[in-house]
Amino acid sequence: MNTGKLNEKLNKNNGKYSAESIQVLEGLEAVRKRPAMYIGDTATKGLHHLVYEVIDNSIDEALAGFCRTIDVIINEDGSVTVQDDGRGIPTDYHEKEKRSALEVVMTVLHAGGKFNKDSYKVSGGLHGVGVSCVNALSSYLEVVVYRDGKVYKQEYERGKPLYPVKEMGNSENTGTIVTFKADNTIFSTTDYNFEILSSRLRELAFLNKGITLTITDKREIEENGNGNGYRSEKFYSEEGLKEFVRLLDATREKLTDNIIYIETVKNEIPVEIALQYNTSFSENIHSYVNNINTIEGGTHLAGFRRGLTRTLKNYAEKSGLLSKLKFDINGDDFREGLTAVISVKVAEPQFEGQTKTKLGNSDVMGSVDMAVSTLLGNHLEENPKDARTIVNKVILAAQARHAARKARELVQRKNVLSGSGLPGKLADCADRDPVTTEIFLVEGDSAGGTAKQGRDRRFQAILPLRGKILNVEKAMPHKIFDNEEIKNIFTALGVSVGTEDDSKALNLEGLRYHKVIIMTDADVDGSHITTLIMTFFYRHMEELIKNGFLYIATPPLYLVKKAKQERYCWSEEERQAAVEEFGKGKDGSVHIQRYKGLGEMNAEQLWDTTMNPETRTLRQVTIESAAEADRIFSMLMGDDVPPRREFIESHAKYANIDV
Ligand code: 0RA
Repeated sequence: MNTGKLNEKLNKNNGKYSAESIQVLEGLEAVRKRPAMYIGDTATKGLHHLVYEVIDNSIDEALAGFCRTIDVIINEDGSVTVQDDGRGIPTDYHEKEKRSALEVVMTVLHAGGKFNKDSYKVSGGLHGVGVSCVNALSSYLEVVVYRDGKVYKQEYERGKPLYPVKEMGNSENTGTIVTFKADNTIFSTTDYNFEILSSRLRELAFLNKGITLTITDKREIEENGNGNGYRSEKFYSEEGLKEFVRLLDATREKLTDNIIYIETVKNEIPVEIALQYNTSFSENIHSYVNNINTIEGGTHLAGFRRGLTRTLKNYAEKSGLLSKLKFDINGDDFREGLTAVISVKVAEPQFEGQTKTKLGNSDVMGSVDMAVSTLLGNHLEENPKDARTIVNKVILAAQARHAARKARELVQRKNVLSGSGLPGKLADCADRDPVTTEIFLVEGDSAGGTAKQGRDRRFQAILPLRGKILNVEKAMPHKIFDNEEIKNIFTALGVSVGTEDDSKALNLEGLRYHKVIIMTDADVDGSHITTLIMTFFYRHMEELIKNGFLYIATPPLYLVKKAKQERYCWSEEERQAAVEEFGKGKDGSVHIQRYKGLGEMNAEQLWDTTMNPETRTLRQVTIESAAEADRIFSMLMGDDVPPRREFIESHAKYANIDV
């Protein structure tokens, strides 16, 4: 893009306000032309990113020590207001730009960061594109600034100022209020989801202790016990990551009473870590860079692992605890049953990887390693009882790993010995070429039966899975391979798990189908099971997802009927449209059938709506969506305690949104 040079020329040639507006258009027009380049996509995710972007600016202000409260309001008309009590965006006249600094921040790409040097701006990631991006993608935006005893205001349409910044009066307050309405000619949806926003605010509260974040939804009035009111939530964390870990492990049995907490600055990089061991067998590490969840990890995570392994190993060796161990310990053993949150702040983060959520800055590794070595080392010395408990758990993990390997080898040997080795429940297809064949993993024997009848047996195989497959999170590694359903999946797919120590190595060579399709009911339980199966694949067959082989089937939600007319509907909107259309005819009433489960369809209907490649819609599972499913699960599973149920329901939906 060379709009920058062009703009400079315009500025030199013409200092008048109107000319500046041209620059605005040119800078922000690029954002409107290719919005996905700036905010990822123009669907649900991108829409919510607009809000995150504005909040990020307020968080920066809070991290600089000037803001304590951030309020988010979803307004009645679907616009969003983000209000903070920071210093307020600067409003002084900008000599070079010949207009208010406020207007520059709001209308010039990346201007905000240049004004505010002491904040951790993100480059390359999805956030940090600047509030001007939000402006560009809003049909309307209004900013009100309280600063220097005065109130200032400016309004915009599609990023273009409607008038120069104006003074509105006096006030002793300071802060910024941004209200914007996402442009519905750019976004495919402009309907905000309360849960998505509130869980991000909850996360931000844990990541930035001491800040109060609230969210209020003015679109609906709800009964809230104290009479009618708006749906709202307030988040505040006194202890930050320590509380985050406490929440993550709320349903797990703790190994030690103390959560280990590390907060330090190493080589100018702020490092904050909380960790605790529980009696489960899985690793739950969540890492963040500048408040962004780094799903793919990176150098900070590598530094953490290295520091953790070395420090625990040193302690174990020094205290003679390893003498009874017959096997060697590997890195995984140190992380079994570990729940940890790592948060670093990096001035110029380099994000890499498929989803741009992998930190690349090499110096961060040393900083985190050093932080862990020093402070975890101290903690172990000061709490020998905890240290002993943790080391014993690590030894147990090493023993279990050896047991798991034996179990796995046994399963695979059996498969080789017993002829085809295919599970009895599998209804295989006739064709043998994996490129053209597909397998449906179907929830329940009854729906499995319907699918068998409805399928095209030449290229479609059906594997019914009974009930909820084993909760991977809770199972011991070798128990996973004892589980009938899981063994069936592995053998039906024809893949083997690597037998070397790296349990994650997966051999896709023998894969028998290049489409693996999860088919569950279109209800809450079904979505729960889909999330669970996605989690399983993410944890044990990541390669399969990376190759784009995992899909989710989308059965319809409704059948709208009138006389001989019939239409399947996949959403509320489609249903309404069909009812309206059919209703226009003369006589006869419109009948709406809600499909709660696959079992309510007959074989032909299931084929037409969900299995026929000509007419169905499959959603491809991406690593990102699988990681999100895993994240939600690891936050929630353990035991399915009732208060978490609601959370699962609202989030299970989100996990599937853009697969
Ligand atoms: C630029 C410079 C400064 C603050 C901000 C921007 C700022 C932006 C937003 C957006 C929402 N809330 C905000 N609060 C502050 C530094 C101001 C100074 O040095 O006084």
